[in-house]
Amino acid sequence: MTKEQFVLELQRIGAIKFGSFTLKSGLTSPFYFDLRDIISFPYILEGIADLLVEKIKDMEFDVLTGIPYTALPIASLVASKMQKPLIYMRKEEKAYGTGNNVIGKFKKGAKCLVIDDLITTGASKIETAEAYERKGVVIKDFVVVIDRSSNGKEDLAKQGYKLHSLINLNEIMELLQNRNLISEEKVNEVRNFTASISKPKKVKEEITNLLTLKLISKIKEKKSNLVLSLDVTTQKEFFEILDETGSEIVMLKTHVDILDDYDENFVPKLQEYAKRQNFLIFEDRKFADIGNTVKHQYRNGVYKISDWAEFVTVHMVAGDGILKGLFDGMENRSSFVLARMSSKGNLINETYSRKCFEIARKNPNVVSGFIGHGKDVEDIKRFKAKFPVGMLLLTPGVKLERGSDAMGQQYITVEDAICGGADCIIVGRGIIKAKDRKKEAKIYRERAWKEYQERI
Ligand code: 5BU
Repeated sequence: MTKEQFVLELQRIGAIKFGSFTLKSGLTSPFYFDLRDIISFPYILEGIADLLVEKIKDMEFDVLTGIPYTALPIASLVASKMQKPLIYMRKEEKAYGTGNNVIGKFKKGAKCLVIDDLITTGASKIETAEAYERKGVVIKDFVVVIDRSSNGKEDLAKQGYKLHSLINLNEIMELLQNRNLISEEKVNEVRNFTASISKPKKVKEEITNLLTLKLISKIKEKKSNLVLSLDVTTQKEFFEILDETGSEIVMLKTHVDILDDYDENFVPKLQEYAKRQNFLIFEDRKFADIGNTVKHQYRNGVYKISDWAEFVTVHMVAGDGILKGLFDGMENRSSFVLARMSSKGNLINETYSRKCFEIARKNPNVVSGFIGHGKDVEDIKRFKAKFPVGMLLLTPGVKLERGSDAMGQQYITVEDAICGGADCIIVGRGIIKAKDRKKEAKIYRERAWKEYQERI
């Protein structure tokens, strides 16, 4: 198969599409390549494999891999044709908290050539390479079927990787245009799109969510990134701890339903403290039901959370209807979405986190950011890099030292969290179980603030 035949076949089976498509990055693209279905057309799969073999036959490598799912059957066929061993990494296990398992046999230090179907920005290639490198596999080269990126080759080169491709976007457009398979107008649209993303504009961080702005300004005013998680079961202890720590915190996080002696005096007293000690109120209710149910859970019942909590936490598992249920008709209320949890073995994966970002991006006036955690600074940085513009990261599972508890909670340090990108740390037992809670709260605030100053 020639490159020209290959492009025509892709066009024929609908693997090249023109229209309006939302990319992972949130950008709207006038074209889309989807090579997933080529496995149903053996002669196309075979043709691509032959073209790839031709491309890589003189390259030096010990093992081959394809990035699941689309590139895995392609790489498998190429490996078979070249009689090279194949390895791959389970896609699901790329999620935080589980560790990456490489399937197949390889020796530590093996040179691996990575095959993928497409390159758009290069970011996911770098993540893949890093994951393999952590397992002792050496990655230097990537081969993609289609290079649809603007600067992918350069971006990968900056990180020390070489990109090879069978064909790029311009060649595809030219080929289709020569055959009159695409209009002049479409060609221009595609050109304008690629030109616009190749010169990344500095996106102005325009935050419209008033509560996000309020939290940011209070962080600066109190020089505090500390959110205290006051998980105690009596009002006496609750307000005693608040007396000692309120001046150090920017926001107080409650689990109101764990109080044994909740009564109608609790909320007015809490509000009086919030005013006097100048902190915001955040009920970690973790709403997770359909819109109509959460609407009542938020407004009604014993606690009437919407009356007093400026922020609440939300699980997006039920879809964006939850935001309508919670916030339609509400003013001055916002949420943090659980995009990653700190507990060991939690079921959240990268795809889920990404979907949370997508929904949040569409609802900036009621989502202020995300609750998120990570195994180390780099992991949190990668996570934060995917946030919609202007959204904040609050990180729980924080103590002065790394560690864990007996029920799966995992702790990273104050510095790990803030250096990775947390705007606030959420600390519970690190402070409330301390001998001198006042002193401990001050240490947490100061350490977080120092790291935050260095980061920004
Ligand atoms: P700790 O005592 O610092 O472990 O308390 C952490 C608090 O943050 C506690 O109230 C949890 O319910 C909350 N939390 C968390 O620990 N991890 C998460 O992923 C989320 C919330 Br979401």
